[in-house]
Amino acid sequence: MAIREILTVPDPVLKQKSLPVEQVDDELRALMDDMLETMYEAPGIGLAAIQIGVAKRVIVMDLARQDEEPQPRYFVNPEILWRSDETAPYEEGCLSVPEIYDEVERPARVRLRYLNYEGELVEEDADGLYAVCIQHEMDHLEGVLFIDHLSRLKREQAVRKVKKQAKAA
Ligand code: K2U
Ligand code: ZN
Repeated sequence: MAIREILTVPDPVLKQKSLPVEQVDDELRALMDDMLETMYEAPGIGLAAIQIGVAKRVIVMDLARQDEEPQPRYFVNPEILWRSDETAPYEEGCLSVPEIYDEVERPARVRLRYLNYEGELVEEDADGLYAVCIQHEMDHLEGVLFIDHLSRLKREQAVRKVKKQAKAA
């Protein structure tokens, strides 16, 4: 396993649309292992492959609290089959937009279909933080960042702040 570099704005790779995976094989599982190790080290609770520069429709996640056993989740070619009309706000952040947090309104519940770590088809409902995180990560697969849901002024302020942080580092 390896810890990979997480790309940050304004890297244009983050705006790429990720491509479907042909086959869940050992090579893809090695990528998912690296993604999970990278996510834990960041630390974060979700990560999309494009954030480490790989334009494949792959997401990893672990919503377990610090006092709980890790509960890694793997999503290959995830699709949202249904979204609730009801929406809910959440103060989001992003490992690719460091130290920027702002409220985003998203559907409160979604129905998902995806392939798991073994390549098996899974359909399940998500609500709460699970619904927020999977929609945030699936935005990444379309080249969309959470700041793209904010006003133009807030988005430009966020990118300027991240650029300034990178220069000072
Ligand atoms: O995509 C990412 O950078 C991973 C995010 C996932 C996430 C964003 C917004 C809301 C929930 C999850 C990172 O884990 S950001 C760190 C974080 C951790 C807990 C709650 C919110 C943000
Ligand atoms: Zn993100």
